[in-house]
Amino acid sequence: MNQLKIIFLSVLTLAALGKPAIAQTDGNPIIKDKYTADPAAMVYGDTVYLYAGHDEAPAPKDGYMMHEWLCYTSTDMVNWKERSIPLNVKDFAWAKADAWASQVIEHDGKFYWYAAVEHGTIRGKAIGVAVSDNPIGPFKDARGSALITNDMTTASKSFWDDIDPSVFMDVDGQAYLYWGNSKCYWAKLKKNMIELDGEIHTLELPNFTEAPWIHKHKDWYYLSFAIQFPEKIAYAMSRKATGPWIYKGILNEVAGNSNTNHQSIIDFKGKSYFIYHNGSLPGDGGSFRRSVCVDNLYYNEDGSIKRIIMTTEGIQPSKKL
Ligand code: FUB
Repeated sequence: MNQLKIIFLSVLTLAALGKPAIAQTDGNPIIKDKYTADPAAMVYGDTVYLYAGHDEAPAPKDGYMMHEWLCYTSTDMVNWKERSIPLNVKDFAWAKADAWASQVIEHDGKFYWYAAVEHGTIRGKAIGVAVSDNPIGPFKDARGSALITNDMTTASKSFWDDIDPSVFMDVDGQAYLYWGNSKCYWAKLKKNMIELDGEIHTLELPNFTEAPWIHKHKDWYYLSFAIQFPEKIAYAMSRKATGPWIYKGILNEVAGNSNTNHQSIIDFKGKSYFIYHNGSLPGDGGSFRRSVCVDNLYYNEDGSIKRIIMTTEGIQPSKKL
């Protein structure tokens, strides 16, 4: 019996005994009973909401099989509680497959979930928006149509360049959407959060592959993204969400056990975290059965970020401030 099966049976036993389904993790990966990918963390109140795709491809199948997104919550970054499945590809009636990378943001008491899927009638990947009054859902399609479709972006000839949305709310209340594969795109969002406001811009970033993630720390804006393939994570810095961006180099090395590494960066209770996936779950883990991990992220005095050290031990619980 492999480790995943043992952990899965333990979780079932605990559930049968009426204990809460809290995954007391022992280092990385933090979720051990399911394969999870493309983490996107949101800090809301004293809780971190971790949204992830669900890698469902049975071994030894190569290729993504992803139908739904998962949600976990934690108040210390170490103990994670699984919530009921808040969103499925089927919740977007116009989509046909592929619950790929996504991100959730709060605005005016509502939670907006930007998610990449395969469009049902317009060839290629697309980005939809779901909305809820509660960060753990249930979420419903906010538009009834895709926000971004492949025919809206022409800088890349790829049919999967419209993936990996990252959403950011600036201090002046202007929201931005970044996304892309092979090309990095960005656009402003209208106040309603479900329409673009103006044109789609293309960013030139060295060796850009995918997975843009925009965040702010102190006075700097950061754009991290996957480069090359197998992927490393690199980053750029700017004084504004709209750039210009200064390329700063590699942030995280190749994981080695997964072609992709998809990162999310947050500050929580006075510490900074790098949340990513690799293929390290013993048993059938790998590029199509990935697992979310968390390690510390440290800034230098000048705002640049120290190279991430991926660990199996993971992090210490964050404490109340
Ligand atoms: O999970 C499917 C795709 O793999 C994501 O969209 C990419 O970022 C990569 O992680």
